[in-house]
Amino acid sequence: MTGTTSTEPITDGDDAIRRALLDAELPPLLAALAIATDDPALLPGHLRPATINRLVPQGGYSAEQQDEARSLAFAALTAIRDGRLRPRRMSAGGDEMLRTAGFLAGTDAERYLPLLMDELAAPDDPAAPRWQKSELAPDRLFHVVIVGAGMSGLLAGYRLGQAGIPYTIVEKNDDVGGTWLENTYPGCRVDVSSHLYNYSFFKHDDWPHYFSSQDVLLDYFREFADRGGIREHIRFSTEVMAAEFDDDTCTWTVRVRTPSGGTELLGAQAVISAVGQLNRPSYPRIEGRDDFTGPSFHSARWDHGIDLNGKRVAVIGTGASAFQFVPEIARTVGGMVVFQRTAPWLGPTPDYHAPVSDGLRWLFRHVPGYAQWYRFWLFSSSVEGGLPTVDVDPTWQGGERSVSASNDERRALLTMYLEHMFADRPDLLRAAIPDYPPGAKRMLRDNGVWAAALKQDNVELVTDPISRITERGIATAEGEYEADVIIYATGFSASDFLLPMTVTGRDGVDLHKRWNGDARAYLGMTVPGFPNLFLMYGPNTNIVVNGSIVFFSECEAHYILECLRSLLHDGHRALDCRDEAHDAYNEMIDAANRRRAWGASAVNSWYKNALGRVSQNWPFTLMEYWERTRTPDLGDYDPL
Ligand code: N01
Repeated sequence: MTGTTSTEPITDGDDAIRRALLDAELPPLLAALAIATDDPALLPGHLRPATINRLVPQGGYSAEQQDEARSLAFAALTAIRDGRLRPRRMSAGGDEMLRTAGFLAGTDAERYLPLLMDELAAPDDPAAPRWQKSELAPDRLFHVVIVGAGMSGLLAGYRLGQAGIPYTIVEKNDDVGGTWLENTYPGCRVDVSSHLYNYSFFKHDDWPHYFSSQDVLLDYFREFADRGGIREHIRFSTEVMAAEFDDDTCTWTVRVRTPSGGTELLGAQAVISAVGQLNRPSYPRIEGRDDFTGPSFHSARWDHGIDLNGKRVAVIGTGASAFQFVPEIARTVGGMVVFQRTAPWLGPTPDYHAPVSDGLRWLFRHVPGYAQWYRFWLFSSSVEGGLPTVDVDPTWQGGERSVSASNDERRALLTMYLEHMFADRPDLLRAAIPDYPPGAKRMLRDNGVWAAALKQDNVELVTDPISRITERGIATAEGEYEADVIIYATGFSASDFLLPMTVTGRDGVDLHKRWNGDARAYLGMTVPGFPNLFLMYGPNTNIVVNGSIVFFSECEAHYILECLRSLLHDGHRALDCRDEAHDAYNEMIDAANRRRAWGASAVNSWYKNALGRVSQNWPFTLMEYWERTRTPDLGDYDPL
């Protein structure tokens, strides 16, 4: 199962090919053509990209280098079209692939190559389990319950299916998709490149936009559930209330509320929680919230039944969600007041709403392997992403402005962008410049629509603190802002992992009591005293400036499957994470998070829990998570 389109024969004229090449991302195109035509001359040393930083176009090629790259590509494409060259189908592996990957990712990227080669294997699936339960433990009863049919839960189900392990996914909604099902607010889309935000082994090369919209992603996950044979394993409109471990039998009993409101118990040898971090809307604790007499709703529970046309709308919050829907509804509402507590940093992204250019789509359709090399190119730049710019320099005296010289440089560039955007509105500019270091909160992708919306005559940005919600609207110390509708764009209870489920482990210990508001896990996945309970997108697995969260889920699914393989192979009933492994790991994570902008800054963010500890974020590179999740170290676990 790949979902990938095969390439089409080239029948276009020279001009059409030249036009397409104007839209090409050149370094990965040369890589794809060099492999397809078996011609290393397409990768001359002087066209080795100077950088993989995506902020630098075309890997840093000069105008002359770009011309040369286009000429080389044109010659190869016309040779293929005219039958002088027969393109080879790409297959992952081999020295040639490694050399080509090294050409793109750089010679010092050797450590990354095994990971990158996995990425390049797409649409092949090197991470698929190469074993079957029927070979390891044919007669053993082993059933897994997965909680949630979003991106991670579907993946876990698919992997279990590949290994022949029976599973049931329990999903509280009536469809798959998780966050992409629940968030339907106008303008909802992903902020990671479309060509990265998908499973490495199941992808569509032909994404309509550089950043996919919610409906496209929901369709993608629906298609995956159907084509992956996962849907028939899902119990929809069914909610997990509790899970309890039995010390004697080493099994879990999962209590669910059925669609009819009844209770049912499901037995499981292992439980995988795939409920995500961003699925429980957080409503602000503001006095008078119940007093408001008009309609109100949270952005993640958008009430499409309420017609906002011509209405006075109050929006609380200026995070990623508000940032996307405010420009959409600003055009049609009668008036809008946006209440901002903390200004977001804006990352300039001109193509944020843009359709993928015709030329690039043409190249994906006609150049064998180009889609894979393009993804590889995006992926290599995201392994570290912006991590170096959020690294705290302990000698740097930046206060709340910046955490290092390079962070300060970033700050200066981002401030220049804001100055440009709000040049004609000094009042808005003052409010728009954040007073915390870049990277301490999620940066929002911007192509100018935010500033344009705030500048509209019918829109007002209020930075005075909200004092209370009234019957008629929202009050600050300066006065009352009347509204017909209030929209809470106030984010999610991200650090309340696994709530409201009750999870009881060994010796009757309650998971939430153990955590006491400070959720921790080993590798984000396992918790001592809760054998065979695995968390996906658990504590400290969120990424801020590098990569796509789908990558993390793939690593987690791989690790969990490897744990199950060892259980089935070794004949143990369960694996219980050892305290020492868990504690040492968490100390390391905490120390590293303190050295990142989001841990060093005092700014408020959903990355921190109520105790102020960063409980959400992974502080290292993608490579480090990939390495740590290849093969479980069984010394980290007590077998039961
Ligand atoms: O939530 P948020 P979100 N009074 O927590 C404000 C992902 N996501 O739904 O910053 C006044 O970021 C709060 O203020 P402050 C993405 O990972 C991705 O927007 O805490 N204001 C903030 O402005 C993202 O980071 C996409 O001071 C109050 C806002 O509400 C994550 O989800 C799209 C308040 C909450 O912002 C969460 O984003 C959407 C109060 N009492 C979401 N309480 C994309 O892919 C809260 N606020 C693009």
